[in-house]
Amino acid sequence: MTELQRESLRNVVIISSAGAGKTSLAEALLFATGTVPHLGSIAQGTTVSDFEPEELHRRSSVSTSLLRCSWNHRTINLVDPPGALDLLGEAFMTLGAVDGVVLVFSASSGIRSELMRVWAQVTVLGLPCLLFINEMDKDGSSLDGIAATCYRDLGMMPLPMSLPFGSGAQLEGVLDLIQESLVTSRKEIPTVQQLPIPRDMKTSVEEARKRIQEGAAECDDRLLEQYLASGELTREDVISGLRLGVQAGTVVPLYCGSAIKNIGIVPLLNGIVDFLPSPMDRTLRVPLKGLHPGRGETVSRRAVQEDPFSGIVFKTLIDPFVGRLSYVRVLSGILRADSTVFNSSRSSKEKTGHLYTVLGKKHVVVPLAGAGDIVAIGKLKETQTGDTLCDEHDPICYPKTALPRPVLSFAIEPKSSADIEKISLGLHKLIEEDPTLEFSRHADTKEMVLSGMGQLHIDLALEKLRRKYSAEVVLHMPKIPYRETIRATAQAQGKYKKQTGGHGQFGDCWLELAPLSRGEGFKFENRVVGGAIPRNFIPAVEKGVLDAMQHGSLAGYPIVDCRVAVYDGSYHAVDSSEMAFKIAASMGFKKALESAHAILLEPIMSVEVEAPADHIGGVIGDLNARRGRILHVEAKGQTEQITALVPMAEMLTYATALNSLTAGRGSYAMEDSRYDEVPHELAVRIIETNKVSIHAAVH
Ligand SMILES: Nc1nc2c(ncn2[C@@H]2O[C@H](COP(=O)(O)OP(=O)(O)OP(=O)(O)O)[C@@H](O)[C@H]2O)c(=O)[nH]1
Ligand SMILES: [Mg+2]
Repeated sequence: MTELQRESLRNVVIISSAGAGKTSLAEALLFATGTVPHLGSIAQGTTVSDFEPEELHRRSSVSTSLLRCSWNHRTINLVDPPGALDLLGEAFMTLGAVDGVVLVFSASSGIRSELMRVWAQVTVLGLPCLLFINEMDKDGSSLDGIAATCYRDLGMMPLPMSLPFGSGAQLEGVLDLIQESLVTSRKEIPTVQQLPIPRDMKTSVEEARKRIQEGAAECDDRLLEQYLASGELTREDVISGLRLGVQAGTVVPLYCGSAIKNIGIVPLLNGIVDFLPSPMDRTLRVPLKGLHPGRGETVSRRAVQEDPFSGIVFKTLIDPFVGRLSYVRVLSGILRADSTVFNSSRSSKEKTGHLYTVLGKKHVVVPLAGAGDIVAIGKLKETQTGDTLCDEHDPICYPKTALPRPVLSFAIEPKSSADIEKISLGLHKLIEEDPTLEFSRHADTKEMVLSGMGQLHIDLALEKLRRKYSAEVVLHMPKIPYRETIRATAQAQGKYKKQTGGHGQFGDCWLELAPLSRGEGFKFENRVVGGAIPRNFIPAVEKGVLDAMQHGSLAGYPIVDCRVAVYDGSYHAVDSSEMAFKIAASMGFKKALESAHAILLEPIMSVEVEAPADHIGGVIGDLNARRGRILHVEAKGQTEQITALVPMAEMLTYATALNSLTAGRGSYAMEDSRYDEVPHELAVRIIETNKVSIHAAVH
């Protein structure tokens, strides 16, 4: 690959709040570059990017798509992730695979929390950004107030590069402030018309152009001197100055238009090519850092062909018929088809099958991919999303992207016994495609639990399970893994004696139960002296106690945080056995439990909620109503972050509640924190319900 080719790549992800027009914009970019002959639409389900059945009937993206087009002799790899909060993990994963971002706002709706979360990560990674204000064809849309919103919510001051010409349904084109022309276009033809700036727009264009000149001059001392001396910069100087500013993160060029009308797309394409960095630009400034898997030391790579091969897998697609496809960003060196690579995240070798460039669902076989490029590899066996692939003789392992954790769980049951195996197999494949989905069997409740980022995420998983793996499940609320413990110390004797025909059974032990602190679990002590119980039977006593602890006396939940001591007993030389002592210990434990003041414990979640400041009162009130304890509230720009402890039983449907409380602008994360006592009234109800279900199960 020549120097020129490497310079000519742009890897760009489009990000926005859900439904702001990413996929429509991607389609318009493909159309304007002549990659596709017609401008597809979301309404008709004809975009290149959204092709999965789940996307077509929802009319919104559910999976990241990869697209490729060319503009001004540059190749642009476009990544179009879904915008929905539940599918945020997809956007997170793509950020490590690109060198720049096109951030899309719709002129009519604001910035929602899902975008703020992705934006925070964009800022951490220092990815240069262009802004596209979409939906300028809608009545009432304008650029007024956009700059203020950007400053308030995203901490950036965008610099307009284009202005709308006409408004609402009469939007005809944009004024391109770099080319100093009016650019009109139609959705039926990809080419644009360049016209002189209309006379009545000259003053506002001149003002905006001045701001661009000043902006460019401020990015480079040489240009600043020139600008101060002559009051004017050439177009080439403006572009080179802004390029420096964009790549340093000090300038965010703003474009506007309408994706579905193919308006304002060409200036944006010029911006992508002129201002966003090539892979080499980025890594020559700051080389990529990773760890040598053997030696543990930091090693670095640049996006040049001379460095050893390395790359990261940012998306995995599994098709039951076609097999596995891994999207990889080649970070350094060259990746060849049908070669052996080393997966340093799993310490295993992988054979690469074919390599493909990707345009939605279309794949074109290529023999190799050079540093900086994005391709799909066919048929890798073990490699998962997030893994590093590299040259086995010069290995490197890149840090993994931290993904959002699931917040919503459901118990799942097979619809029929024929589905059992298909469910487990299918879900494991779905998790390989989407690492933010979790599937486990709960140790306490024995239920199969599927956890995701929200209702949409779970629904999608089940739809795919049905379509791809023909497995059907029924969902219900997961059982709460309550536990029981004791408040008081108690003692009791467990004696098991049976005389049946030949030799009998005899076990006898005295046990003392005492409460332990929360989280201490179980402790067992042998305080028997003088051989009242022979040593070899003590493990059987412990086992009997452990068996009895599986089912508490209140509602049958496991008992925790309890110390049990065996301190006396007796035995029979012939009739005593391990079995007899085990039974005796179980009996003794149950008897002591009766006077140990048993109580019910419930799991408590540590919850972090982010919500817009104007909704915070409602969110806090709701958390209080869920028996939550607010620990901390902190302002973060226009949002507030609440840290609280809330019982798991109250959080089962929180995803839906928070959505409606914050008009979809809130988000939350939670994790297991500890067990606390269930308030008395509630405990009585839970115990009653359990008695009913135990009774029902018996009859
Ligand atoms: N009027 C108008 N509607 C638009 C424009 N761009 C997109 N839309 C509509 O907005 C809706 C969402 O557009 P998408 O392109 O799917 O948005 P997205 O950001 O990809 O959505 P997700 O992938 O679900 O996050 C669709 O109905 C589009 O037709 C636009 O420029 N003008
Ligand atoms: Mg989309």
